[in-house]
Amino acid sequence: MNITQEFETIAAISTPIGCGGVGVIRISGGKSFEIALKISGKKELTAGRICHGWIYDGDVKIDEVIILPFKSPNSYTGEDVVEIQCHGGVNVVKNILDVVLKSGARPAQRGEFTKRAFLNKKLDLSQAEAIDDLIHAKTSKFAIQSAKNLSGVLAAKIKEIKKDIFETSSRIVAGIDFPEDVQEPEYSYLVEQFTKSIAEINKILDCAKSSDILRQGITSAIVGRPNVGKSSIFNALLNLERAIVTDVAGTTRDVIKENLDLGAALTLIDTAGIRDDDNIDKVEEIGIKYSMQSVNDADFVIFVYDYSEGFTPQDKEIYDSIKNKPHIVAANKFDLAKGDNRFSDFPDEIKVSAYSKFGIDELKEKIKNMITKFSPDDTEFVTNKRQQACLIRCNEFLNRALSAAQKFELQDMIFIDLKSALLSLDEITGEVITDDILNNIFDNFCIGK
Ligand SMILES: Nc1nc2c(ncn2[C@@H]2O[C@H](COP(=O)(O)OP(=O)(O)OP(=O)(O)O)[C@@H](O)[C@H]2O)c(=O)[nH]1
Ligand SMILES: [Mg+2]
Repeated sequence: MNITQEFETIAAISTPIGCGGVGVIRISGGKSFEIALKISGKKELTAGRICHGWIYDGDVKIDEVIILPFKSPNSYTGEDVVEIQCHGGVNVVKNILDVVLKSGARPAQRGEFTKRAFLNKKLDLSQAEAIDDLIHAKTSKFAIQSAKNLSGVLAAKIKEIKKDIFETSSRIVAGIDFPEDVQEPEYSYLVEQFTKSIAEINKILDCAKSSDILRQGITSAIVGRPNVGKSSIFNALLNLERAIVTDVAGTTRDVIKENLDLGAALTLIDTAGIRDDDNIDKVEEIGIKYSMQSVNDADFVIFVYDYSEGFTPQDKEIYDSIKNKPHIVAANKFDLAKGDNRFSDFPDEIKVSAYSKFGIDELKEKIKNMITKFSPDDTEFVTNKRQQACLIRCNEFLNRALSAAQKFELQDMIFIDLKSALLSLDEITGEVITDDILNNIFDNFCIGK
């Protein structure tokens, strides 16, 4: 492989800042080996051979480390790379990075290692974006889907579609350039080919909704009157004393969000109890406004009422305002109910007790079912907004080409649309991309990746 770009040597801490078993400092660029030799006092480093030693700042020993040298092009970035594994302490990694920077490297920017890997053709743009997805995946399911793209599933599909369009374009060009020797393709053939490519792209776009859900997850708001036990249920679902619980009506004043992984990422929101009361203060009033907003934004609602008190007219008022949204009804404080002879206000409500945890597992199951309704088990192709925009643009050009072919228009004109369609697909894998778009993509990465 030819390394086409020469860059300054960069370095960064590649592991999260915090205490851990191991911390990794990554160096990439032409001076990586020179720097590593200088700060370790080693005579030589052999690519692919792990080396044990110390890192020094002058005479001062900084840490005992393992050095992993990679020679271009066989590295993550495609350049010479040295990774230093040290003890995972906040200051240890920082001290080693400081020595590396003093010795000739400059701090890496966000995503700069992966950007170099892309520029050095170690991976295409869809694979680079998959790395970012993989790192930030909120659920194990999305991580697995992202790994598929990292292995090139989306890129391979795009390549396949491109090949078809390219072949048709070539036949059109041959017909235009050598009219005596080569017949221009039949219009029926063009219609067939374009219809096929459009369908292939639609197949990827059909997965867009599910990949968005897998990426961003689903949001659910817990709603009800004050004191019915919303925060208690919130805590019970999270298995965490996250929200403050008291017997004072109006305890929760703000929206509290937490993530819950029940297959797909669920953002669970605890809200201020809704009431229309002259005695409420300004803070609670704002809290109630936020509650309403959360209901609007949520994909589905968990409506809570106090079963021991029964379904009151105030409960009904709140229920009526959410009933048109997908929802689950949780009848809380079941432990306080005198027997279960009372007629259930909702036949499919779940009786729970946040206090004794009765029914919480059943509630979780119901939430899971709700999530399943929104998110499919699996999605063949994971795409992000940028990739979806490229696919939509490609289909617009293909649709124009299709309608031109159906009207037997000049094939020269059809060819222009096909060229644009191909360019849109090239943007997905990064064969054609502007610096602005590229910077925008890698700016979202973390430092050290
Ligand atoms: N016995 C019993 N008490 C409960 C149960 N759930 C909540 N409580 C009590 O009810 C009171 C109110 O609970 P919260 O969880 O703060 O209620 P909330 O709906 O969040 O109230 P606001 O934040 O004021 O809207 C507290 O004293 C809880 O201990 C339950 O299942 N059984
Ligand atoms: Mg509360």
